[in-house]
Amino acid sequence: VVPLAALLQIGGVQIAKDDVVKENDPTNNVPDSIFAKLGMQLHRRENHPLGILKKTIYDYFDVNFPGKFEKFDDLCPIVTVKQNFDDVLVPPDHVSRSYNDTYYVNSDTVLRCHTSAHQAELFRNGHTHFLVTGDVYRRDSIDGTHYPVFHQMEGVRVFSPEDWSGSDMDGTEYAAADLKRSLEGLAKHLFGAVEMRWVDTYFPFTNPSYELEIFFQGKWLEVLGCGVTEQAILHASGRTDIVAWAFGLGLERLAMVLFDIPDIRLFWSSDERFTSQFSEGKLGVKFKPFSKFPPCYKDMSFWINDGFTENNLCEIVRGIAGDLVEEVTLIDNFTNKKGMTSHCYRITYRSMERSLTDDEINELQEQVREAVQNKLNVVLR
Ligand code: FA5
Ligand code: MG
Repeated sequence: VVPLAALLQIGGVQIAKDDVVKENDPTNNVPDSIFAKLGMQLHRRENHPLGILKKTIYDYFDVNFPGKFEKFDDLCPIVTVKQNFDDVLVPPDHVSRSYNDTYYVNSDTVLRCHTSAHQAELFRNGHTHFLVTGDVYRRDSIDGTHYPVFHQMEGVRVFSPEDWSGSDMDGTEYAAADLKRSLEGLAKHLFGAVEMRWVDTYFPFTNPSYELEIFFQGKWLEVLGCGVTEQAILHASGRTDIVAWAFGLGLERLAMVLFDIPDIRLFWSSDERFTSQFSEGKLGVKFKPFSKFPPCYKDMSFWINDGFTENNLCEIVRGIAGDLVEEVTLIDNFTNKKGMTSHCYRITYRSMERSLTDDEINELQEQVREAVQNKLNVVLR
């Protein structure tokens, strides 16, 4: 009998964990806690903030470009390394390809780390206006705005020479201007007035590339990346003479701002006090925290070794404490005369749903210390 969580249904296809992961395969770094998230598809729930946000963005494109944008929200998150990286020109030595940053099911298959993994195939199949929404997976640090599984929406629009020939711009300039206009329009549709700014950036798949930031909780929060698609991607997909823009936005980040959701873990809550607040399935609701429970801090110091990474530490902590861990922060870092480096991390434990007892936290922290020592080969101080 296959355990329930190991069987998932995506796009009408049933996938058993055993079909994709071999027992003790060293080329697989997907823990059970992450595998269990596959197929949950929070973005397809009508009464979930992510589902509501997806629909609100759909509305914007439907009103402004009637009948133009095709929507995909059920593409399988298990993709090839080629789809996730090669097809969008991510260089062979780029950090995002490392086992430290990406979940590999095996050496040629990953849990997509962005919805851009579907671009090339959709270009190849002739699509010209599309939105792709899906769950994406990344090994990452732990705090209130980062989670190893989150949701993105990719938007792509293709232009042909007749679109820009009447303007005084070339295809790239024309697409870049249209992109910024369209996304500013989207931000206005979602937020009304909000402080935002464009930041120049780099992506392997776009040039020029930009990030849009929104002012949230006193800080600038990056909500999306975008740019004009590299010609090489279009050419490899058999499309010539065209120009395209693309964006990839983080649904949680936008939803946190829109609904006043203070912590990214809440999206996964099945607590009725969370879920019931979105039962109308509409925008305009502000989340009312049921209560803010007290945090509990535990510090842990150890001598690191060469292979130590913060992502590996975070995965161990998350594997033991699950959503009871709110943040993992490096608070001290020094190297002694012998060249040994010590790190001190502060782990913040807090439940979104209840008060935690001292015994419970001490027990978790003890397990964390043991696992960190055994699995990361560090020396606790
Ligand atoms: C990308 O993933 C690009 N594929 C976006 C893109 C698409 C650029 C098309 C150009 C053209 P980035 O890694 O910056 O870019 O992620 C995009 C957004 O996802 C971020 O702006 C942020 O809103 C969100 N995001 C990134 N990491 C996390 C995380 N750990 N938790 C929650 N949201 C995240
Ligand atoms: Mg980014």
